[in-house]
Amino acid sequence: MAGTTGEVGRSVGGRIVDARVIVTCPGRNFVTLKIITEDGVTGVGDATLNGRELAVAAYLTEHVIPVLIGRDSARIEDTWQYLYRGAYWRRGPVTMSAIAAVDTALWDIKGKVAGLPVYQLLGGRSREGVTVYGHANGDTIDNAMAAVAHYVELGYKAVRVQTGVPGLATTYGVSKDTTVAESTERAFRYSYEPADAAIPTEAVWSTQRYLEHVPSVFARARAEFGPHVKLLHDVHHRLTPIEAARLGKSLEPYGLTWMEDPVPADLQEGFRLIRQHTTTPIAVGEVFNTIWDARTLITEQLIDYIRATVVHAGGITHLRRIFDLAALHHVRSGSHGATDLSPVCLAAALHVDIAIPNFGLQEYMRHTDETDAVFPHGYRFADGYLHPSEEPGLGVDIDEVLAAQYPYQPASLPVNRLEDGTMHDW
Ligand code: EZ4
Ligand code: CO
Repeated sequence: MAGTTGEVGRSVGGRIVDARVIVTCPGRNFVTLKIITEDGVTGVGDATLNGRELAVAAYLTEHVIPVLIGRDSARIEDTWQYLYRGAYWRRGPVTMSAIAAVDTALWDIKGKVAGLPVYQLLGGRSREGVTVYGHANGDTIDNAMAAVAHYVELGYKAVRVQTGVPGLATTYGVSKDTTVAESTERAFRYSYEPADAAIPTEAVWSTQRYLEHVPSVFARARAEFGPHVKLLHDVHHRLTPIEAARLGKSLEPYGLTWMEDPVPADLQEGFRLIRQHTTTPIAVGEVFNTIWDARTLITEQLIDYIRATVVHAGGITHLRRIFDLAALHHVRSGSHGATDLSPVCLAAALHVDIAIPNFGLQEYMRHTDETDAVFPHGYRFADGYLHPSEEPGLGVDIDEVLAAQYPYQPASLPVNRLEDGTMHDW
């Protein structure tokens, strides 16, 4: 069939002759797609969907890999459209993570074929380094401040601050036994997300207690660390729009860089109400899969940072499309980068971050030593910035022999209930 496999125009990438899915758990579960061309060039893509890993692995193995074999690896855009339109069933985190993995691996191959790091193919550098933010967590304000101090000493320019809420036993993002070392070093798995939990742990949530507490955390942080460090806070989708508006207003004196995921974003129009009431900037998008999840938010300028990622939003090709739309509307990027996104995703994110005109911030939680060993990579941290690899392609790989030593372990994100037992957004 002319046009679909490279007969029109010479193939510069070679045909795809093999592809496989590698599932490994060097502390957390990661799903990786590896694509191999007839010229022996390999590319990798992250396909990890925390808590639903095997659904994406099966989607790739059963439905995607069979149609990839024989395709021209150089046709990144065409392959994206083929997988997106060809499925008929569009969008959704499983589908889009699978498409993302293919897309990311093909960009890796194209970079290697061209002999250039991927960011050069995206237009080259727009900045010297990628500003990242770290996670300062503490069960108490004192412990959270110690964690902030740790990041400031390491040179971080931006820190996300989360604390326990007095009266609540556990808060997602922090738990009673969260130590400074655990929250700032290479915590292999959040303590509230146990390794052997096929069934989610349950926590109790109180919006009232939370709203009373949070301003005191940032009052303290500003008093201790001064006006220049960028401070961020993640609400984890727990509030209604009017509650989020109140929180945003109460945080205005502390000049936050952003208030993240203030409300569940299923109803994009909900953000209008928050926007009318507060100048605290808003970031959202870590659970977004496509540009359609963000369209109203971006075009109506209801948010300031769009946090979509390479792995969950259709790969480098689609993420670039989202960020380009955002650029038209004064919205900057702020990509999700928790440790449940693999080093393959982080490597890819850095190539996008360094190239786009409207980069804002990149989330960065260090992976475990075991994870870093399974995914050898060339990106590096220095003085608050991450720098993408200068190797051709993404500059990251998977050591399949090592990966095989860490078999998959069932795991789940926790759920939240209100004090009377009602299920709540976490
Ligand atoms: O809850 O990555 O901003 N970061 C976050 C993360 C997410 C997890 C979900 O898998 O909110 O901690
Ligand atoms: Co978040």
